[in-house]
Amino acid sequence: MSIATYPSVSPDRPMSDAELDQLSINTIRTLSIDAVQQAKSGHPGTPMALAPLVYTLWNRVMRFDPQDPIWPNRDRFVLSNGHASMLLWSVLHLTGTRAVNAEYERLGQPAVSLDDIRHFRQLDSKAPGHPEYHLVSGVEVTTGPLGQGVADSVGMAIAEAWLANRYNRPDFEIFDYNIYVVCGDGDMMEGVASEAASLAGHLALDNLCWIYDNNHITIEGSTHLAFTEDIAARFMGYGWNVLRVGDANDIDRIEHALDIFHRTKGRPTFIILDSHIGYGSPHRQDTAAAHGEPLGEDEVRLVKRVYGWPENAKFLVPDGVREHFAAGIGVRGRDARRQWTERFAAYRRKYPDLATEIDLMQRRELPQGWDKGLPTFPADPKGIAGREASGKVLNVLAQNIPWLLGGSADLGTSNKTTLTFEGAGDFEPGNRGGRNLHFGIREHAMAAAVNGLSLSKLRAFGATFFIFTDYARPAIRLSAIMELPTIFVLTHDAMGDGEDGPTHQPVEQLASFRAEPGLVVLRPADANEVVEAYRYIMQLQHKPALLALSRQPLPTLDRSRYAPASGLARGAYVLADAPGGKPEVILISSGSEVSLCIDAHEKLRAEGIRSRVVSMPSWDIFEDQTQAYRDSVLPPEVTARLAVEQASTFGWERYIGCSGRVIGMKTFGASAPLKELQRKFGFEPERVTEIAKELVASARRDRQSSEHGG
Ligand SMILES: Cc1ncc(C[n+]2csc(CCOP(=O)(O)OP(=O)(O)O)c2C)c(N)n1
Ligand SMILES: [Mg+2]
Repeated sequence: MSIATYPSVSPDRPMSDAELDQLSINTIRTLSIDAVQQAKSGHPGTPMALAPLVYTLWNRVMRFDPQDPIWPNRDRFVLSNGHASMLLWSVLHLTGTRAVNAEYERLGQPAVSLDDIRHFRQLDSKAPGHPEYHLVSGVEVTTGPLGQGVADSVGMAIAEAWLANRYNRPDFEIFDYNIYVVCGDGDMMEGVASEAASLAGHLALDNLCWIYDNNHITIEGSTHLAFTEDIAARFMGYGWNVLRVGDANDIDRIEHALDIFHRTKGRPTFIILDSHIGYGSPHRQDTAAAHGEPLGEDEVRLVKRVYGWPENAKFLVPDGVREHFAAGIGVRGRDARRQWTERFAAYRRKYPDLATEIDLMQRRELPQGWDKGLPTFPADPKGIAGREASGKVLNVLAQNIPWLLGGSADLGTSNKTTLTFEGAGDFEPGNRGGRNLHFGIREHAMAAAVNGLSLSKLRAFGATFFIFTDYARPAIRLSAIMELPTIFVLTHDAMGDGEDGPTHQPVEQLASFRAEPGLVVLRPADANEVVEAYRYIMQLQHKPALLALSRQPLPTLDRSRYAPASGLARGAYVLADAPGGKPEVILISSGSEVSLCIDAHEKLRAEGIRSRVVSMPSWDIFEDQTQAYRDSVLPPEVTARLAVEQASTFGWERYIGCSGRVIGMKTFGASAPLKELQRKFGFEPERVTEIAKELVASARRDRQSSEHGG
């Protein structure tokens, strides 16, 4: 196939379709080359190689209407090798994809303008370094950390299967879209891809197609350095249909392979696409240099010569290219969306309730009565474990919100996240309606898949032990970057599983997640705070939540004596106070240590010491309150402050100040029954009262000396 294809457009001889195909492909290539060159940063080689693939997918295959990039039944495109973002910016630009705002309103302006591409990787450009969901319309998922996109796509495929099962009716195919994923060697090497592919094969997700850019190149050089496995055998082992296209420039073969994908039932499809990174570059093709450096002005001219392109033209979109996309994806997408819209209108007449559900879901809203029947737990000194309360609440919510679903990484029985009500069921190849997902022991893929479900507008949760978030962290971080309302239910939040020892006792996890922007971390103190935590979380539309729950029973606090649990919605609240609201010392705490502070508070009171207990389930929510509220909870003049938390002490300085103290963890814990650990590490009322008294004494001394001094 020739690639010398910049024919001068002549009114006498209109270009053939084949010429227009090639012209469009080379436009993607040269836009990518020019943008990287202009930015002096980025990745030109992969867009040069994969332009034919992306062109074929978008202009010949995908059902996507550039006029409405959030149409619910659109095919999804995931660029898992996010460093090749110029592929996406080029194609979003050339298809004339329109922007949508955060209120889901369609705006007239382009999602990515030519000017954005000229400002690739610059501040405020809609062509940033990597695909960013939320920032650029038409981006289905944020990618960049290799492996995340492919793993997210499995959640997206689960979501489509679930949606089709719930909402399709005879003669009403409301959901029948596919998920197309482009990925590279890096994606295939990352462990999360293996977890995700294994799960997708097991679940027989035949709406999912990964196209693997087999170019034998990564940053350090040839894949022979570190990656020589038989990848076809690997994916066959996972139960995928494995296809190969031996020439990434052969768009008919690519289309044929995609056609086989469409006809493949009962398993996902993996297409190995042999390509040449930096295709057409005389000195860079097939080298690692094509991966991450601009080609350089001289090489750019040489490549353009090879492409038959005007050598000095920059950011050129030849006449006929936009029109060619308009006639391809533009017409196909518009017709598909029109037909769907008509179908959905008829569906709405016949199934108004189901249509309303779809409407609500698309806007991330909740159905009426979503919180009806939420329990109130009576005061009980023996109490109930955080995870138990969570299980009860989840089961109520999931019955009120039909599209709330999720599961655990094989710890459902411990996490108490299993949905047990009549008809909840398991999501399996033979039961696409199941509400319980079984992720297997694949925490990372689970968290990514939950993001994928969330991207598909389902309300999804994933669960494991708090400590194993270390195996899921990259995906949790991305949920915050993407502003997705995913829910992470994490039990065994401290030393509650004492005998399991240091490997199972979270220490730095709380502090590290509190440090993540946009992620709402909650550690409720008792069963009623668990209820309030879910009430808060369910109303989040653009933030993920991480719920840290106890394994062991926590006393259910007597709310007629102490403040109501609804205070949780402000992040921290005065749970128990000194007479007249004038404390000498403040005990600040979260989760299982709150009742410990209450015990200490009662002891201090008996000794005539005025203490206040602040339950602080969420730093993040508290930080969002007004200064006046925060000062009312933690009055600046009360400097005698003690924080008590079975976690790293890191960060508590911000609430206890210079003269405060913390009872927390400075080691990884130990293996022993919980009671002994509490004694060893000082989580006992006696220790709390002792330090509180020291703080009060030193504050009194300070006051006296300043009075004398003054
Ligand atoms: C988790 C993660 N590790 C490392 C990187 C840095 N990185 C970006 S691209 C790349 C090489 C990827 O190779 P490949 O997927 O083959 O892409 P190609 O160069 O072929 O386009 C690496 C290591 C990353 N983005 N994500
Ligand atoms: Mg590669």
